[in-house]
Amino acid sequence: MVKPAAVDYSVYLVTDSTPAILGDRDLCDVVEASLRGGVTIVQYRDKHGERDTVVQTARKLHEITRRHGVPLLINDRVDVAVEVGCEGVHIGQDDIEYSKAREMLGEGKIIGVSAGSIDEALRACAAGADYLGIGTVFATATKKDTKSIIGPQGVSTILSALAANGHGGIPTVCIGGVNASNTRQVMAQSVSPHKTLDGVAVVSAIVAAQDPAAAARDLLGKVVAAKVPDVVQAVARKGPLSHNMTNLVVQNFAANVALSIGASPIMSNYAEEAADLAKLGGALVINMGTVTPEGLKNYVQAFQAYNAAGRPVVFDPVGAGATAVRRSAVKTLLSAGKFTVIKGNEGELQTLHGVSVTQHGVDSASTLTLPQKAQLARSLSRVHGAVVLLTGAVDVLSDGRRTLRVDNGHELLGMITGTGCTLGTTVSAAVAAYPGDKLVAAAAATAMFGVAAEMAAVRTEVRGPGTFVPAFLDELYAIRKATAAGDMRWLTMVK
Ligand code: 3NM
Ligand code: MG
Repeated sequence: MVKPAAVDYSVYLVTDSTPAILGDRDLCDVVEASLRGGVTIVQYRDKHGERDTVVQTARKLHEITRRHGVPLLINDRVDVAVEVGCEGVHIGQDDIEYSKAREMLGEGKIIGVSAGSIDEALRACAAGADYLGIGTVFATATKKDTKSIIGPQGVSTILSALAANGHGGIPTVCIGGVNASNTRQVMAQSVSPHKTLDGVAVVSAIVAAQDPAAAARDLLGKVVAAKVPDVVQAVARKGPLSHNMTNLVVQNFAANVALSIGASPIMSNYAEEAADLAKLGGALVINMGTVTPEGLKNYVQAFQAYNAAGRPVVFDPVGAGATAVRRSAVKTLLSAGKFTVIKGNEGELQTLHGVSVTQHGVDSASTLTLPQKAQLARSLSRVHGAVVLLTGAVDVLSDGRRTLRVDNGHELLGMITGTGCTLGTTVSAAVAAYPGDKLVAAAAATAMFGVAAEMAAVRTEVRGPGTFVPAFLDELYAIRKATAAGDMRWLTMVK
């Protein structure tokens, strides 16, 4: 059976064309803006519009969503989806039968189903639904005929039942009265022990927003923040190998960071080992902090071994623009294979992107505005097909389509050596353990790292860089332990 390629349900926009919500704006403009902000899937919902007009609008929307690489579903009107050739439909409990919709659409298209109770959810799964829209979470003025308000607790109960009945793998979003101010709460409170929501579906939070792009960006940030514990737990549970080909300065510190988060470090710069190590389910970090001709050959060989094994590789182009040797090493590496994550400061990433910058040593300095950083990360990501993590006072991440910022961290991180490098180690463990969404994995690693620094900095025994290092390791460890015990208080610090 042909199933749709991996779909990202993080920020699911459901449209509404009524004047009360859309106002006098053009729906296509609103959808386009929301996609720029990071909406990951769109459902065109117009239950009563004239068929010809609906088909025409659906075609326009499909042109827009395709340009953004995002699926378009049609609410209820399966014939419209068939005519337009979009990626699928969403059907409610009072709409067309699932089997009839599948017959009309064929395999390979997405069919989502609304569920407001355990019974509805289990029946939809048994029928073959590709995802569930669970709700109504909160009372909403958008939909007049909502049946029951189930709250985050009701969502949690349904998720538990899905997991208990062998449907733990089905993607789920919740819907109804969800907006930026309650998304983190809804995501956190909906969690059942064995299943979490994949995202939130919203109408008015985006369609009625003054700035739909900003609203989508805000929601995406909140959904990703809510997924940080999943990543922390995945690393702790799987204990992935983090193979570091790193510089002499940070080997010990990087290994200790890896151990603190529950990963399994190996520091090996000898590439002959890489093919065997790549089979162990971990990830490779190539950190060219102390690059040599011999070292570079080893990097390339190990890089290609990990590529061949289909395992992630994190690139840390330390001091990329500082010397001719490093600029050349960067070129060699970028053309030798495919990186999963490229992590660097502004100067390093500008160098990778062909901007000529003068770097004084390997330390960071910043001149770009936040939108310029976002542009650099997005553009570099598209060129290399990698998640890009641009580090700085605010960290910016992009997978070419979604762009996020992480505001965690502390200035003491900049006063000890190797924190950038060990962030690379942390990210490698995260992408190895949480392969389904590498942007979320990298963002979560970055956030956890920054929160640990903030928690360490305020400890009474920490008086400066020297006492900060052990406290930082302790806090990374404390976050892992607290998360495993279900104590998520640290999560409120994720910004
Ligand atoms: N379906 P808003 S609630 C389209 O419960 C829809 O199945 C619902 O709008 C359900 O995000 C809803 O503006 C409307 O609250 C959600
Ligand atoms: Mg519905």
